[in-house]
Amino acid sequence: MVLLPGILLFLLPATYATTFSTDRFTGVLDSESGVLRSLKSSLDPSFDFSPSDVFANRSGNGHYHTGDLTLRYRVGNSNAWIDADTVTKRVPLTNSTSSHSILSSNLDTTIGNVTNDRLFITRTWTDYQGDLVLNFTLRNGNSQSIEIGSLGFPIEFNSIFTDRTAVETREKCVLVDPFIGLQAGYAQVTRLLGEGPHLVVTPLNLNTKFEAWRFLTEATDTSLAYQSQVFEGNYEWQIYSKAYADQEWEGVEPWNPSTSLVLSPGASISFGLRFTAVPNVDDIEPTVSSLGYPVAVGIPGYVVPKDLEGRLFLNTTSAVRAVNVSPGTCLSLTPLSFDGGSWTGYKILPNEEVFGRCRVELVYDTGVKHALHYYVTDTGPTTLANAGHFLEENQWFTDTSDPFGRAPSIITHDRSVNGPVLQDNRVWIAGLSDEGGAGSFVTAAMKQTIQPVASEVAKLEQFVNETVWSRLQLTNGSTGYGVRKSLFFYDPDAVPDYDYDPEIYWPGSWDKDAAYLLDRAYDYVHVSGLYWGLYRAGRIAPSVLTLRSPTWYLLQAYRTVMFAFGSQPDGSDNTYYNDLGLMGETMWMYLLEDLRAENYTSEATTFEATMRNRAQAWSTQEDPFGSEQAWDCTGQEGVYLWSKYFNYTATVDKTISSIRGYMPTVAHWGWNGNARRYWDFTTAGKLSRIERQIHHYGSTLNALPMLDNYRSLSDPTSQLSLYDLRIGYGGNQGPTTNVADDGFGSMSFHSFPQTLAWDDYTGDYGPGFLGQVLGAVTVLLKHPEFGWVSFGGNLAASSSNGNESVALQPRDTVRRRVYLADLGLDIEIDAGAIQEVRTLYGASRVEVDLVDQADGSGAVPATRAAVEYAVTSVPGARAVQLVADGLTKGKYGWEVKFVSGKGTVVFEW
Ligand SMILES: *[C@@H]1O[C@H](CO)[C@@H](O)[C@H](O)[C@H]1NC(C)=O
Ligand SMILES: *[C@@H]1O[C@H](CO)[C@@H](O)[C@H](O)[C@H]1NC(C)=O
Ligand SMILES: *[C@@H]1O[C@H](CO)[C@@H](O)[C@H](O)[C@H]1NC(C)=O
Ligand SMILES: *[C@@H]1O[C@H](CO)[C@@H](O)[C@H](O)[C@H]1NC(C)=O
Ligand SMILES: *[C@@H]1O[C@H](CO)[C@@H](O)[C@H](O)[C@H]1NC(C)=O
Ligand SMILES: *[C@@H]1O[C@H](CO)[C@@H](O)[C@H](O)[C@H]1NC(C)=O
Ligand SMILES: *[C@@H]1O[C@H](CO)[C@@H](O)[C@H](O)[C@H]1NC(C)=O
Ligand SMILES: CC(=O)N[C@H]1CO[C@H](CO)[C@@H](O)[C@@H]1O
Repeated sequence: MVLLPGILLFLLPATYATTFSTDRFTGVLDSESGVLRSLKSSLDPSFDFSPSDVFANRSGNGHYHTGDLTLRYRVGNSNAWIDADTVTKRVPLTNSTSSHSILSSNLDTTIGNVTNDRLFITRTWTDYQGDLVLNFTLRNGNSQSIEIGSLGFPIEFNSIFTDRTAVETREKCVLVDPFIGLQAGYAQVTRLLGEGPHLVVTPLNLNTKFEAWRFLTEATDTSLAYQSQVFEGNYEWQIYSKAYADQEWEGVEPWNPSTSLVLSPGASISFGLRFTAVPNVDDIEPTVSSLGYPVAVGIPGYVVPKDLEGRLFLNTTSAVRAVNVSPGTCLSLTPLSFDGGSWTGYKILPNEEVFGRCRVELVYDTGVKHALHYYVTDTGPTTLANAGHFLEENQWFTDTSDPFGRAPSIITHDRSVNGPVLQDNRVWIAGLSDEGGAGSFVTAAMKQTIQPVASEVAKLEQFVNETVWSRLQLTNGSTGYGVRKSLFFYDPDAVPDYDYDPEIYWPGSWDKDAAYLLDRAYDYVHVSGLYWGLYRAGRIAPSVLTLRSPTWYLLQAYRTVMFAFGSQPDGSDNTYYNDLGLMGETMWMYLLEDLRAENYTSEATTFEATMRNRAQAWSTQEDPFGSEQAWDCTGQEGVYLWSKYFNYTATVDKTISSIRGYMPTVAHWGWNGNARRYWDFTTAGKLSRIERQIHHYGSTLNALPMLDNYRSLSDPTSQLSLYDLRIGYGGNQGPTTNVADDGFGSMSFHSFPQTLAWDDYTGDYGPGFLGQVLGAVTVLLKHPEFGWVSFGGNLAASSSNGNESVALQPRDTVRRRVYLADLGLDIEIDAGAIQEVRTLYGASRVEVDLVDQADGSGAVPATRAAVEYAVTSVPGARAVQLVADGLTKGKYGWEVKFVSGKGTVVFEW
């Protein structure tokens, strides 16, 4: 084999490296290019934030690293932007070190175009107060002004999973997420383990604003599979972005207005980043504060339904000089008077006329601009009602001449053509299975558990009777209850008269045999969820079922699940992946409880034993979070669920920690609580590419464990507990934004700045919707600094004779669960809605007002509701008990009968 000159670079000895140490870091810079190769914090010197072990594999031209620079500029009156970067054509740099710097390099020779234009750039790595600082200075040596239309700092840390085992990935890798918040912006680098140390990257000075976050395409092939499932790729922190907004991003509303800088002849300016290690995820924000930047804490987050009064708290010693909101007055901010030390607070009210993105820019007296990114949605119940209506009206597919037997069904919708997706080379999307094709019927079924609507239920029953229980699912013999991987397939021989779209690239698509396999365990969640949804609809609104009884659906759900864990007469397993946590299986916990409630005792016992085996196995695994992918965040939901149920506490804790590693909280509706997802546009989206997804199903599904665990914490107002609540609540609310104002539910939002739009496919929104409704809750707590606050509700607190009372009105989508954290009281009902909860400390009493349907739901009103509750031991816990007077004990628990649409439940201590 001949070694090409470029490959020689891979063989550079380690001596071509500059090592450094500061009070808090040790690290390595590449001496030739001056980029960061290794960065270790003194908090854990064995852990490297950088992918130093594969640096040699990607050290050549075209690979981005931390320390690189990209820019676009133009000179004088020229219109054309000129590109320059330190990456395309690397040359060894002349450099110097001094007592003030670790490494200082003149970039002129490596940055192409700039020298001719007399734009001079230096880069200095410095030890600054024990932290690492990256500092660039640009000097205009030209006689004309130079406009900088883009300036970007590539950020590379070890998000390279390629060729690593699951355990290595978990131990060694990190994820980077941005807060695109101008001068108060920062990036966080969190370990997949969820345990620290983690890293925060903050602006070095006021010049360094965080305007945009741009994905860096790498043209050069490497063995590391850049921009793939195992290596998402790197992004850059952009200080200016006008040159992109004018060209590649034209027509897109950016997160922040795009700006440029005009550098006069002779002028120079510096920009830079500071790298600071933090011990735990909940230290990220306090660290950003202590470095002098304002930090925002939105409650419940940055998604505001129209009937919710939100809260915004700012930790800052500077005064807010101006608040600019756009578009229009999409939100109003009213200062709160409260005594919260370094905190100031605002009441947030959405404008009734607005829907969608809403940007808030705070300008401080220091000159710092702080951009927050909100999203205004419809009220929760209206969002669910709209989603149900859209599915019924626009996704009901009735062409019974379809040779694949897909009619009637609730089928995937393509927004761009306002029609069904009947052909796609990812056949499942058009084939009613896999997440990408089952998603829409999962949404439709889960919606009926909250708001049963007779016409919607009728279509689902018809879908079951004519399409599912005959074709999507087999009905008898040893394969009875087996679920096909797709009803659609690419097999011209099998359907000779069918017109496959010649524009679609078909090679590799499943043929009939492949599509008809029954072996993907994930698909059993969707079909069991369909049945369970119909069971619940019939249980709470008996009139809506016309074809079958509720318990018929319940048993169908049960048998569908059991098939996934069963085997054939020859001993072969029915499915793959059933040993992993499966998306949406939290619904199975309800199914188990419902089997018991309906007196299917032996079925419940079998079911429980099956789940116990899985939990037991997970408890022995170092990394029990597997999936079909090399790394994933889909297993945690199921692993948490059954580990908690069967008391595998260490696995529970490990799972919660793991979720903290990939679910950030930042003042942006898109990233707040947004569990890392980046490849499912390729399996279920219309615009198929590897790209950080905004509010894919990971958000709500990972919120399930976070919110459930929160309700069992004995210290619900500690910094870490509140952190967990914030990521959980952000994750639960996130996928309400996927539902457009007409009810179309998109699979996820494209975060690349050239797109910033919802995907046109409904795709795999279903599991996201499932997590949304199963996780929906309103939480009340007394915050150590902010006083009484609610995640998801409106509250009024008052005090008389030293006795407090708090009235809470849930504003979440479902309104059937309330957690009163100071009492440790978790209340849930199975029908109707909670209208108000009054906690009366003087009377030692909690009064819960129920209504037979939430405002705006349009559903069949409930006639009764069963109440369940649990009490966690928290500081100041009281022996809270349900007052059973006036209630009846039914098979689902204590039941309230609605009289004139209303009912009340009382707790006392
Ligand atoms: C990195 O390069 C080395 C040397 O060429 C090679 O042995 C190794 O397999 C590469 N690593 C990966 C992950 O491709
Ligand atoms: C110089 O700028 C031009 C125009 O933007 C670009 O095509 C070219 O790649 C740049 N060259 C280098 C070495 O960056
Ligand atoms: C960054 O570089 C500029 C120009 O040399 C200098 O004035 C500034 O102090 C540096 N900042 C830090 C934190 O080193
Ligand atoms: C608030 O900011 C101060 C610094 O001004 C910091 O010490 C403190 O930890 C911050 N609190 C939180 C909860 O972030
Ligand atoms: C289900 O549909 C079939 C036609 O496919 C019909 O004959 C049958 O009566 C339906 N079952 C019920 C319970 O309505
Ligand atoms: C539950 O089923 C058992 C037998 O399977 C029966 O003895 C019992 O009466 C049933 N209970 C109810 C409440 O239906
Ligand atoms: C788990 O522990 C709790 C509390 O100790 C107990 O009530 C429950 O029965 C246990 N669950 C199982 C499945 O063992
Ligand atoms: C290209 C070049 O001169 N690189 C030098 C940079 O400085 C280090 C010492 O810090 C030398 O080892 C490199 O050779």
